[in-house]
Amino acid sequence: MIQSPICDMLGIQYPVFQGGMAWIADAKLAAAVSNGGGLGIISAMNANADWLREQIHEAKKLTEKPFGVNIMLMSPFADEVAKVVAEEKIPVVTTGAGNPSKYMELWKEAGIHVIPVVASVGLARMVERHGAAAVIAEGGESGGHIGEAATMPLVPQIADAVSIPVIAAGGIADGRGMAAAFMLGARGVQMGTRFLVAEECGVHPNYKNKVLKAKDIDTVVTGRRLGHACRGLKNPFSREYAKKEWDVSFSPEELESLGVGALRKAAVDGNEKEGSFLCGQIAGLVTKEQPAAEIIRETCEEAETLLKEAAKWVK
Ligand code: TUI
Repeated sequence: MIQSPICDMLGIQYPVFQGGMAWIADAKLAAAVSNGGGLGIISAMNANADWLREQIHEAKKLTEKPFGVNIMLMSPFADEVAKVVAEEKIPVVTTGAGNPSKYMELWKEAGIHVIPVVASVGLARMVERHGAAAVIAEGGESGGHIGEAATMPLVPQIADAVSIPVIAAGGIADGRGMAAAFMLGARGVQMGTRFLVAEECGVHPNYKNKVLKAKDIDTVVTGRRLGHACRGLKNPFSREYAKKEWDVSFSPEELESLGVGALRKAAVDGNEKEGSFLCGQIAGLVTKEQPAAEIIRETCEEAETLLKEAAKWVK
């Protein structure tokens, strides 16, 4: 059994979080992950308060275990969904794509464990000062919105800089990644790409198939010119975006409008040409659909074996 302060803090069996994937991470997936002993997370993405409240109520029907909500701070509805999680007394809130400091007092007063996703030592230190319970150090190998640093250099630097537990994310999809993350100073992991192909994940089957077929160099980063780099699978949408991005005849506004609705087109419609199939670099390792509980158990058992056996490398 892997020992982690994250399990004691949150009352979960395995220190495995499911990433808050926009348009993908709903009540059904979150409940399956939580029932499997990890921490399931509902993505509030760009949805409004009513949608999130419904999803929270649905998840409460499907599981008695703790689950979390991820708040995407660039969402136009961030203020209203921030109030919903406090009213619903969600045990864990993770945040992404920004600095959550202005909401942290409200959430802490509601008894919420606030666990921001950070991509730098500076933000990790800042959220610790504001009372974060832990941080998720997410490297640029991740799918979706990413920062500059990769997981390998980011995790130990953040682990040295803060006293709260660190959860590693970005490029982790099995027990080897989990064991390595613990060696870097992490006390838990978050996985997105691997849970995207969980049986209980309701993303469009075309999306799952593209992830299952993806190889090591099948992702690309777009959006750097607009200041929000995003990693996703190479396809007609991302190739066209990548080409136009550095063509000065396209204004930032035109580029911005190119991306509107593309996540929905991928996750809901399965539109292989016009959709934005956000996905991490580890997709090449993700080759089969499995129940969420099996993903968690398999990953943790593999990590345990590797961590136990690690002594064999030392004389
Ligand atoms: O948030 C994510 N992944 C996402 S959000 C998303 S929706 C979206 N669509 C288009 C453009 C932008 C977002 C798709 N995937 N992951 C968590 C994450 N947060 N990764 C990196 C960060 C991050 C980066 C910089 C967090 C904070 C930060 O610092 C901001 C600051 O103000 O200091």
